[in-house]
Amino acid sequence: MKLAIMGAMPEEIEPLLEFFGGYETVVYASNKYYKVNYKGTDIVIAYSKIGKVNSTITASVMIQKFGCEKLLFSGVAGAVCDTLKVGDLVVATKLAQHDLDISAFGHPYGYVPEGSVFEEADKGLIEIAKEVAKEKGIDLKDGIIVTGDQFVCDVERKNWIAKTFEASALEMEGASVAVTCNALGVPFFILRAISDAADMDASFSFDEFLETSAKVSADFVIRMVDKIIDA
Ligand code: 4EZ
Repeated sequence: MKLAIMGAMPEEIEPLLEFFGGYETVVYASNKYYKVNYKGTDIVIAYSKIGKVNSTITASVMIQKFGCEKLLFSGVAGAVCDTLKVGDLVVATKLAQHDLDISAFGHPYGYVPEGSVFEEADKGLIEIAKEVAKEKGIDLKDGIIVTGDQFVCDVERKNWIAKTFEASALEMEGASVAVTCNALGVPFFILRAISDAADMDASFSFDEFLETSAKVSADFVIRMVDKIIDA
């Protein structure tokens, strides 16, 4: 079995490269892919660069070029519910694109014909995450994560998104990775640690907590990899 682990920014995968070490770098489609072997399992690690298009390319390359059969995403997100604070971990049950809008034609937000508003994450991987959390005494929340090509730092926009999609957190890559993986039949898992509250202080909070929150998420994903490999 070959695993993919991706983030969007260098900071989101650095703790992974440090942990797994000794990687081979492959440049493809204007991006770098880091190949490692961990306990006999091939793992491809990459950061996509920010946004839906970049993350779609990277997920697609990891699956179609490198042959990855499961994909784990690790990164940070803005909280849009009161129960999530900086440093908290949230796993996506399902994901939607909050900036996809053909509502002028009477369609729901996030919907396009022949698509669906929500893309479901793999239940088996979520189950593994819950076991890891239980064993290690980590507080892992789950919820709907929504994605758009915008850094949300506005309470009105944030509240509209939270209400429209019943979302817990938002970011800029999860739903596009979800669409890609579901289209290609590859089980995926999206984990995020909170870096900000998508409000007027979001950019400052993001800058302050990007590294620490990214590490919280990456450390959890490493434990999941152990569990996936040992299973
Ligand atoms: C995108 N990522 C942010 C990238 C910001 C600055 C150079 C996660 C994220 C996020 N996305 C954390 N907080 C967010 C927010 N409030 N809105 C959107 O995945 C790059």
